[in-house]
Amino acid sequence: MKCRKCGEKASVNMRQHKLALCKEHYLEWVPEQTERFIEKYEMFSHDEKILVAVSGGKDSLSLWDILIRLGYQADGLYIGLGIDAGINYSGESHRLADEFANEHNLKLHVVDIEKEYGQPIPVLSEISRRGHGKPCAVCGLTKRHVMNRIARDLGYDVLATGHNLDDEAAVLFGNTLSWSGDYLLRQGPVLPSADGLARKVKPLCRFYEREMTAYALLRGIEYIYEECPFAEGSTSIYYKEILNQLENDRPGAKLTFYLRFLEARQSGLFAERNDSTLHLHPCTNCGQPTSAPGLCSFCRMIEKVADKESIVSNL
Ligand code: Q46
Ligand code: ZN
Ligand code: ZN
Repeated sequence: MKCRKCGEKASVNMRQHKLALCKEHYLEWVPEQTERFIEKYEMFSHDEKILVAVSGGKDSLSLWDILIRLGYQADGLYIGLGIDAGINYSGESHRLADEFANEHNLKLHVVDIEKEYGQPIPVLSEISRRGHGKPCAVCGLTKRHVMNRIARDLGYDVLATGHNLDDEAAVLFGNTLSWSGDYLLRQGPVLPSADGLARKVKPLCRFYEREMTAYALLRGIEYIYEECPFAEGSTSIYYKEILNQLENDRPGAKLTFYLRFLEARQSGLFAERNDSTLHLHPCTNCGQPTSAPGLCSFCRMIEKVADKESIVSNL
């Protein structure tokens, strides 16, 4: 297989795009495409300050790398979840995020959940009894809360995450199976800012996961190979496997599924259900918007944990 641009031996063959490229041209193609998506979906401009949520994995580190190569002002945010699970998952991912920032002379904000909220994610999850024995519900809630808080408090215009096409197609598949109108309405490359909430963007949403792996490897980015141990057996991994089977038989199916959805959404297919975002109230504790008056779900969770801990310590 030869590179379409220079005729040298190709390093990456993308059947779904009928495109093969050598290392040099692949490493040019990825940022060029990203810039196209940023412009097409009006994600942000070169004057805006971007906060990249960095997990230490290939997608978020590659995203940070690409944005910097494109000349954007992008700082990182690492959230220490306190997940060890026998492989020092959080410790190792923090080390890699730090290393990347130091190597490229970039600013990385670090929020350690245990230091800020008294307990690491698995313990917060256990005490609050949310999420049927898995910490993912509490983890997702906490990450969303912290990302918003840091973006708002430190004056970032936009929050960027490294979700790739495989992630987005899996979420879309799940929401479509249950026809979750509100979720479908809100799923897209850009979630506009609302009162107290930063704009959220996903510049890598049109890249296949394997394209991002190829980018990270060819760029020599050191990232954590292991997935979070709690991801094992999750529904989203199951959906990804199903979509991979489909993609195997019909190259491009995953991308078509996602892009046709975006077109349908654009044409107003889900517009009538747009009422859930209208009635937001600021949380009485943290000020972030919430659907019911009073405390937001995150503050309620923390309050519950604090109550239980004080009961235990008073015994
Ligand atoms: S939610 Fe669950 Fe992830 Fe949090 S506990 Fe791990 S798998 S990191 S995306
Ligand atoms: Zn080439
Ligand atoms: Zn709150």
